[in-house]
Amino acid sequence: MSEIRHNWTKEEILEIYNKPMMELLYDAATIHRKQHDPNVVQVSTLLSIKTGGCSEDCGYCPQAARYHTGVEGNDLMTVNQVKAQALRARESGSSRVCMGAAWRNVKDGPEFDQVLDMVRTINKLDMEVCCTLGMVTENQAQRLAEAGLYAYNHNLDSSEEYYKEVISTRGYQDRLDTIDNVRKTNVTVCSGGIIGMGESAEDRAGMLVALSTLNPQPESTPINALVAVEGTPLEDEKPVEIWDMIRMVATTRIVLPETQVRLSAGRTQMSREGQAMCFFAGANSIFAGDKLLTTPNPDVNEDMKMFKLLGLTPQKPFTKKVQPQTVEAKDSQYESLGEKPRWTRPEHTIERNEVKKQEAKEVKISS
Ligand code: SAM
Ligand code: DTB
Ligand code: SF4
Repeated sequence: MSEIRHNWTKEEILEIYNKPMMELLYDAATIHRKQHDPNVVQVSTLLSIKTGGCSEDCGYCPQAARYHTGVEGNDLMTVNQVKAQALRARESGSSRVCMGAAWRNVKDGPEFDQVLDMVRTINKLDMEVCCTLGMVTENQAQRLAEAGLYAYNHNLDSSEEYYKEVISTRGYQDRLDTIDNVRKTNVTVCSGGIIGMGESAEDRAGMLVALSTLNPQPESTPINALVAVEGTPLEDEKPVEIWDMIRMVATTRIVLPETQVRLSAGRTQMSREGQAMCFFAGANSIFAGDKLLTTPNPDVNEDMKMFKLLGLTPQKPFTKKVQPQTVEAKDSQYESLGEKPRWTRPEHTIERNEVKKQEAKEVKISS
């Protein structure tokens, strides 16, 4: 077993990230093989259960209400709609459904109760259920756990320093607090980030310091390449070089040896050969389905052809951890507390976010 370290320094991680490519690949693949079956890749399907209209100003996100991105806001999906989509995902080889909501945080009430029902329903289909609903309190995380949630996704997204250049409406500590709240339950933690937002290699290393310091480390870590969406403050960022993606995946594998490292947003820009290098470097999970939340993703059939070509097999559900038990709503031990979130809000503005917000207002007035 490789040693799990929670004391990586930024300098050590940068040194790994900048190693000659062949050495980096060899080191990462060696660790990967010790901890995981290199021919098994977990397949997760994303489902946007509540799209658009979000109050946050995340500079990368097409769902932030303040930017003009053409994303139509939708109401929360029904439990039946979600069940139908989950069944389709299971048929096409997914072992996990990840439900995303364009919320700043979870609010106690009928909509959250409906999400809890979705969690119960998918867990009963014997699939791993993941949610990404923004910030949660400990009580809300406990209620999700009781419903049968397998994982909660909450990304750190970048280094603490660069986070301030991307989002002004919440702070890094808010993200860490939610991860802490999830950790107090039986739900596994899924946390990673985005590359290609204009951050430096030091920032990428800084994010990995923050993730590796978590104890226990996250059970899964998505590595997203920015999808630069028109109308967002990051619309002009250049596409991530495949070599950067490979380096990031390999470095993540080395500092988070047991974690499932997920190739997330940005796969439409990656060749099969590029993705194969990422799998060799330690990626062992993907988001499948022709859509991520609002942007395109490779066709499922193409992904399955790639799996066949590379001799990869989709991971079975509950391979890493037993299936959680679902407690019915009527038997719940936790009451809804009607909590008002108390999250920090740093008093700063980000120039490029303000510019895009202003431009969106002008589009609205002129149309
Ligand atoms: N609202 C919740 C939150 O912010 O935690 C959940 C949904 S949010 C869309 C989930 C994650 O998607 C973000 O943390 C970010 O890592 C990723 N994401 C969003 N827009 C992206 C983009 N344009 N390119 C790459 N990743 C993106
Ligand atoms: C994650 O790290 N990436 C996924 C999932 N977790 C929720 C979301 C990617 C979103 C990409 C932009 C979009 O489709 O809106
Ligand atoms: Fe809202 Fe999440 Fe998008 Fe930020 S990333 S704007 S919190 S949906």
